[in-house]
Amino acid sequence: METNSEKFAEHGYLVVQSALSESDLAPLIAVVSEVVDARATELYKEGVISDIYEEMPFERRWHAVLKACGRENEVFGWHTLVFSEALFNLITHQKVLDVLEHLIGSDIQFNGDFWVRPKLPNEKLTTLPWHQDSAYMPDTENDTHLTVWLPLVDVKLKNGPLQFLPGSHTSGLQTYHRVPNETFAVPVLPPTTSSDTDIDTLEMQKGDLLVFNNLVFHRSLVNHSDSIRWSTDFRFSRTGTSLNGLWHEAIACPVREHESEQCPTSWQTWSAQWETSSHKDRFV
Ligand SMILES: O=C(O)CCC(=O)C(=O)O
Repeated sequence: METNSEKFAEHGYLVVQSALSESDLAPLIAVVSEVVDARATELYKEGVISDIYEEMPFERRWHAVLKACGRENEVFGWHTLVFSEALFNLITHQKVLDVLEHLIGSDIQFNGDFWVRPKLPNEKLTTLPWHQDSAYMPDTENDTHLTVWLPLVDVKLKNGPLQFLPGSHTSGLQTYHRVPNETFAVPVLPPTTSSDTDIDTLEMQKGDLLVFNNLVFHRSLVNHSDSIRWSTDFRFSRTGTSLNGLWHEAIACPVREHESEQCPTSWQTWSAQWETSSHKDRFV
């Protein structure tokens, strides 16, 4: 039987079912819920909305708040807003790093790139075309950079799953260009699929872990449900891999070390790194 690392090498991505528990994800979900609560309270105090939708569940509240004030998501993902110890604990979680260790060895750095994505119903902004992550991370295509993607709610066909083209990482980085009305650059020659069976649609349960490399083609479908498809993602590479001045390099740090078999960075160190860099002022 194929091992996880063989599957990953062949397909360019891997889903590990039930990698994390509810309690592993709960602290980050609490941080996101606090951001939503703070924003709703602010809008209420400004008189923009007349209800803060306090009783609404996590997967509906942010959408209800935005709908009530006739607004939409302004950004595809939250970064600075969710910077927290809970986020750090998930990025450096032993269960997450154990999966990565099987794929890239036991000297691992976190690249500094993290997002929490509120994918709203029928939203174009978070519906992403076929792409390879290296298209948006200049000069990374010759190294391995891994994205860990974690659903914070169950993901079904209806609420906007990710789709992958298995094995598409083996042809290298394609050429990308900007086209009108697309937030993200798109491949000049979109990947060809001879049939729908070439495409793998990833329905995932909360607690599953997806890891994919920087060259595999994937896209994010429209959320046709009436609730938010929340997810979070972080990027890693082997310690010492050049980040070539990527925008998040200032908050990159080692997270697993072969010698000590431990996480060499603490929350205190990472938050000090964040505070002293100008990085924190750059994003929402
Ligand atoms: O979370 C999503 O919907 C899209 C994620 C994605 O395409 C990426 O991280 O490259």
